[in-house]
Order: sequence, then C-alpha cells, then structure tokens
Amino acid sequence: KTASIIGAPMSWGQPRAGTDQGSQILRACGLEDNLLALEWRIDDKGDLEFDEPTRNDPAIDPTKVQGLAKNCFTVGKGLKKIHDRVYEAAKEKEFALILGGDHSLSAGSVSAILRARPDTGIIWVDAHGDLNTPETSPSGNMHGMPLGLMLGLIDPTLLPGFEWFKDVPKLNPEQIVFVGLRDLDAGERKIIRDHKITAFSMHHVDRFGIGNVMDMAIESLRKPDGSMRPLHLSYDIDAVDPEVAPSTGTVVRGGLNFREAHYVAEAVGNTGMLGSMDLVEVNPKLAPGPESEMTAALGMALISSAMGARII
Ligand code: DIR
Ligand code: MN
Ligand code: MN
Ligand code: MN
Repeated sequence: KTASIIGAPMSWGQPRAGTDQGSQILRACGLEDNLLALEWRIDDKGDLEFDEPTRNDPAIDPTKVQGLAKNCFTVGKGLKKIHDRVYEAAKEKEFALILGGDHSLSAGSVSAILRARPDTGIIWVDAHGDLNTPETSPSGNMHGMPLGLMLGLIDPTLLPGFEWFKDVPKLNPEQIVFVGLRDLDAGERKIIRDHKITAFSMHHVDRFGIGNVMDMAIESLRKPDGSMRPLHLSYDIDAVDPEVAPSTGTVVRGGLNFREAHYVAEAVGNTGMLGSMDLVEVNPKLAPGPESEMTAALGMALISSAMGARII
C-alpha cells in the first residue's frame, strides 16, 4: 500500500495568516516516520505552490450573483492544482493524503477522488457545514463553501477561477455524512434539510455516544445495493474541542474530545474502505507555542489513526 502525501498549504479560502503553514507543521510532527511505521510506502509529492491574490483579479459579477466569494480567482486556480495532483495519485490507486491549508481545498481533492472513484462516500468531520454558496454565506469565505460547490449549488461558470469546475463530477447528497456539527448558518441548515443530507451534530454525539454515531454514519454511506462505498475522510481540525485543538481559525466550543476525535478516525479506518483523507485548518500562528504544537500533534495523530494506528 502506497500513500501519496500532497501538501496543499493554500489559505485564501479564509482570512487568517498562518493556515498556509499547516502542511509544514504536520510534517514536522513526524508524519512520514509514523506512516512508515504503519507499513505504508510513501510517495511524497511535496507541497504545492500557490499564487497570491492581486488587485486585478476578476471577481463575481454582482449583476449575476448576489453575494461574495472572497479571493475566488486565486482559490479556483489553486484548487485546480490540487485537483490535478490528487487525481494523479488516485488514478494510480494510491492513498491520497492531503495536508491543508484551509477547507476550500477539499473542493479540489474530493472532486479529483470522485473522478477516479465516482461512488465515494464523504465523511465530513467539522464544527461547520461548509455548504454555503456566495448567496448564503455570511462571510464570503470560500472555506465555508466546498460542499456547496461540489453539490452543484453554485454555477461555477459565474465564479472566476472556477470555470474548470463545470466538468468535474457532482457529489450526490446521499454520498455525504457529517460528524461533529455545532455551528451552521441558516442557509446551510436549509440545504441539509432540503437535500436530506445525513448529519450527526454534537447533540447526537451527546445522545448516542460516538460509537453509535460512527456506526450510523458509516452505515448511511452504503450504496443502494447494500455494498460499502469507498470512503474519503475530510477532517477539519475545528471539529475537535478548542481545549484540545486551539490553534485553528474558527474555534467553536463544545466539540469532540480527544478520544472521540481519535475514535472517528479509527472507526473510518476500520472499515477497510478508506482511500483518501484531508486534514485541514491547522494554523500554528493563532496559538503559538505549546498550543499550536498540541494542535498539530493531534492532527498528525488523527491521520495515523485513520491510516491504521491502533492502541492494541
Ligand atoms: C462559516 C464558517 N460557516 C462561513 N465556516 C467555517 O464562513 O461560511 N468552516 N469556518 O470551516
Ligand atoms: Mn471546514
Ligand atoms: Mn470548520
Ligand atoms: Mn474552517
């Protein structure tokens, strides 16, 4: 088994400096040695490089779209790079491990995975829904929009930088399951309801326990014929409680505790169906010192758990 490590330190989907250091700090925690110890062969693709936004970048035409998608030209171009690199790995049947960067990158990685394996089920572990469109987004930050994009809720031809996105496979609502939600925008709540997306919030974790939640989440991703889908785990570190993962851009109290966070990754790994993973939104600049080290070490441990590390 070969794992392709793809650094995607793109941060223009959100406003805070430092998210572009996520991949670097995850690597510095000993990621490669850990994966080697788990008997992975490593195909390290290094870190991708991204352009910065400029004053002359085209923006959304306000006569066509009511709303904002900040830096969309730069984000769209960056996602294309990520898409192409992830597709290279996926078509060689390698495990694609994408190190963020902010969560907008998942529109690049997941669209590539869907091109290689169209029936993939997506486990989205996040405090947030990331289902916004420029119209529903209160912030205009594109890290809140990757699932909105992939579900086809936004016409990509109206988003400068995203023209290429019209040719990528669309994600079906039944291919998504959420775990860890606790901060949804009104528009996102409506999208979850209208599209009947399976969602386990922190309320469900409290009610049923993380073991039952993960059983139900994974079951929900069976195909109509009863077989399990190949799986992609998109792990936003802000799903974890800020006491455990403080160094990230949009902290929300009441998240997964340390063991629950690991359990999620272990349960997905135990299916034997996991073929790719994003770990995003680690920002070492936001809580410099021991707290950022703790956050990065956790991110690294969650990757290891998903990729086979077990207590016994
Ligand atoms: C919020 C925050 N829903 C937005 N989203 C975040 O800006 O769309 N996603 N932080 O990870
Ligand atoms: Mn997210
Ligand atoms: Mn989030
Ligand atoms: Mn985020």
